[in-house]
Amino acid sequence: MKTRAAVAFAAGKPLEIHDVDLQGPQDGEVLVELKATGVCHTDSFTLSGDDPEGEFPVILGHEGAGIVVDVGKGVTSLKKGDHVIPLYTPECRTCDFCLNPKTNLCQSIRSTQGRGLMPDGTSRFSLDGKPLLHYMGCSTFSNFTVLPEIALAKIDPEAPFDKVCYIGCGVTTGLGAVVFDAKVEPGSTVAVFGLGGIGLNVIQGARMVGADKIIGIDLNPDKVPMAKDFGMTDFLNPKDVDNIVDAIVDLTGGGVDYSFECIGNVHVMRQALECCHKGWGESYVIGVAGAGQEISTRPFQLVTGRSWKGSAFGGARGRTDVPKIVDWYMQNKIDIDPLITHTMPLDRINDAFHLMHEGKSIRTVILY
Ligand code: NAD
Ligand code: AHE
Ligand code: ZN
Repeated sequence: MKTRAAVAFAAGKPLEIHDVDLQGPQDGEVLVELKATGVCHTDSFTLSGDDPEGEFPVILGHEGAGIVVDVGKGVTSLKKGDHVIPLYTPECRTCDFCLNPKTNLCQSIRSTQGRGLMPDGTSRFSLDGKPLLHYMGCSTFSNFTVLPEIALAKIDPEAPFDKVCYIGCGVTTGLGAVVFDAKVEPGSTVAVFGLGGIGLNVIQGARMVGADKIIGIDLNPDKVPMAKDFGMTDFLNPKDVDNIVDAIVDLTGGGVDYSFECIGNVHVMRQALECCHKGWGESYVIGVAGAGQEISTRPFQLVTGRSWKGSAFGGARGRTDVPKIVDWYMQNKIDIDPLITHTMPLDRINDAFHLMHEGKSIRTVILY
């Protein structure tokens, strides 16, 4: 079949809209009609050429929601008409990783996914007879896409696609880092570096679990009103203080219990670690840093009881936890709507990237 898609032909080049060919679902695969997709900073990161796994030509996008239109042989958990969210972190429930309660990083299809291919080592997308790569196993910048059954979460059919698509990455990543990975306790102090699509969901998660002090840090003061609405109690702009680590330590009487880096800047990652409280503070890296970049600190920071950790997809097990997070939204336990600052059709997708780079959007959602 044909599907309208935004194709990234090369790093740093705008996406181009094409009617591309899409092969039907093979064994264990599912054809999905996307109804909406968010644009995450990670799409921009890969398009920039900084992603060591980034290869072209590719159909980007990993934050979608849609409807099952066809299933391949052997698919048992999904049927035509089911509403689904694609999962860039699948959940096979049988690999060593899925069986270990300490991680959500299902590895059953990770190697082919990282090369832009389906589990059988081929692509379902092509243009003029030449294959186009999948992205993060999802490729939601296409009206129709094919995914393995284990990479789809079945969700409440009443949930609005144009809002819950954001649970496919940003909402789950931010909330989950607090709830599933850090397990922040009520009364904690929390620092959130970067008040974008991820950081605001960390703030929302910290408020949800009853954190006392939630300190937001961003270079862009325009992010402050939304962050306050979502639970930020204090704001610091690194441009306004001599030393951001000292400012946080002073504000908290010794450092925070938890910090989250939601930018992808290795210098900020160091600040996020060093503003943690001696003896027990934990810092979580969420931001994705470019090829070749490394983090550093004095080992004494760790010797004296701070921990440096990371969080992918918020520690969520997609098929189990994503439907629950959709239910939290439907029950008004979490808020999503104000974070979706812009919506537009696929043919304006390059504008979504511009809005993000100019700091004017939190999330732009593409509507099919
Ligand atoms: P975003 O562009 O919406 O937000 C980034 C924010 O950081 C902006 O508000 C910007 O003003 C601020 N910022 C930039 N440089 C700063 C600095 N030096 N100091 C303070 N603030 C600064 O991006 P996003 O969609 O929220 O994504 C954030 C990061 O998280 C990206 O690196 C993205 O790739 C990553 N990410 C990781 C996961 C994961 O599973 N680990 C999931 C999704 C996104
Ligand atoms: N491909 C990059 C790393 C990209 C990365 O860290 N991705 C995050 C999700 S970002 C979503 O917006 C992640 O979950 N990674 C775990 C995984 O297995 O990819 C690189 O550095 O090679
Ligand atoms: Zn993302």
